[in-house]
Amino acid sequence: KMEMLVAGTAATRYSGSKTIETTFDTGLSKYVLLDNTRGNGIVTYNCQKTTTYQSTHFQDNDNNWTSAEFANINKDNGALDAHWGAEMTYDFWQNIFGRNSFDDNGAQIRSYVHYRQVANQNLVNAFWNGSVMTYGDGNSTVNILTSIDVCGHEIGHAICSYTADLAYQNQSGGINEGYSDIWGACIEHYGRTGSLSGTPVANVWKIAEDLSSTGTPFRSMSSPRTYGNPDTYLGQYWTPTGDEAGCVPASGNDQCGVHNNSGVMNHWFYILTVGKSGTNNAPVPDTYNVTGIGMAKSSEIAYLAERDYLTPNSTYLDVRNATLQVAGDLYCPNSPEVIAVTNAWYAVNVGE
Ligand code: ASN
Ligand code: ZN
Repeated sequence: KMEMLVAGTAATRYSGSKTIETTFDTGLSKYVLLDNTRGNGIVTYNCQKTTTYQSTHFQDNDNNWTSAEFANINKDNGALDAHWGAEMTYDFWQNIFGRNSFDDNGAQIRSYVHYRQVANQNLVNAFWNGSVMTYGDGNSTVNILTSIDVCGHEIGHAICSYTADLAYQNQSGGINEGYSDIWGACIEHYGRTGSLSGTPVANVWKIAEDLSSTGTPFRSMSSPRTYGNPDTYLGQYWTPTGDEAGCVPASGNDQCGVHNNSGVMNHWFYILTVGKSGTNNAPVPDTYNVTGIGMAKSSEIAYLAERDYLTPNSTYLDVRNATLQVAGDLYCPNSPEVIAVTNAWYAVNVGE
């Protein structure tokens, strides 16, 4: 069948009016959410509240995807966020780090919206299933889970699979989750501003705040303890893991706290980016004073460590060593960047 690539206009649910790339499907005689301008494509499908990954297209007559058409009871406008979010995620990896999709080989990014795991019940989650993106419709407190930081977070799991492949349990699982939150924040800032420079945009350190009518996030990178997550290794709210305390990973304990202990990684990245001084919450508290190096530098240090040094069973101490190695290679020993990396880890009680 014939296809034409075109730019459409989308009234997204969470990010206002955005230009998206679509395709005119001559078989359907409709525009569909297929972007063939990026890698091997970005496509967003409609599961129609079924429990199957069906490849049904969202469709539009005139390529102006308006709120009158899509902000209906089905929350279809959330699909426009998933499509735009995948495009911004692709652009972040390509334009900032020269990485061509999650596999660095142009892999098609497929998003499945309105998916259900259980019949007749909305899914209140989003996840990378090892091959594709999956988005549930949410409920009255957590709306359809397609905000840009969630898109960046979930595709971040795919990046991890193709790089460090951090095992999803114990400390390595918390680091895996932390990396996904870091990419979600960076992609939120990149999607809103088109670059990584400048003051981080409002709410960038909150995860999934757009899904809540009151702005309540799942987690905070600037203040993890506000939501019951640790900001310090082994400190308040830390889940003892199998790496240091014999925890046995299970679904009931979130694989030994992967969505909890990520707070340490998140807070390290926050401090490295914008700087902070104070007294930490380590078992033996100490003071710290870090001058931030900005998101362009902090994200490059984090990414190169994930790509080139970390392995499936890496611990927080390994991440410290890897990021110091990267910073030393990129800058100099005793450079402001190396000092900031060192002191940001010290602030979260990792290393000296
Ligand atoms: N949304 C969750 C995440 O990406 C799904 C999960 O628990 N795997 O971490
Ligand atoms: Zn995750």
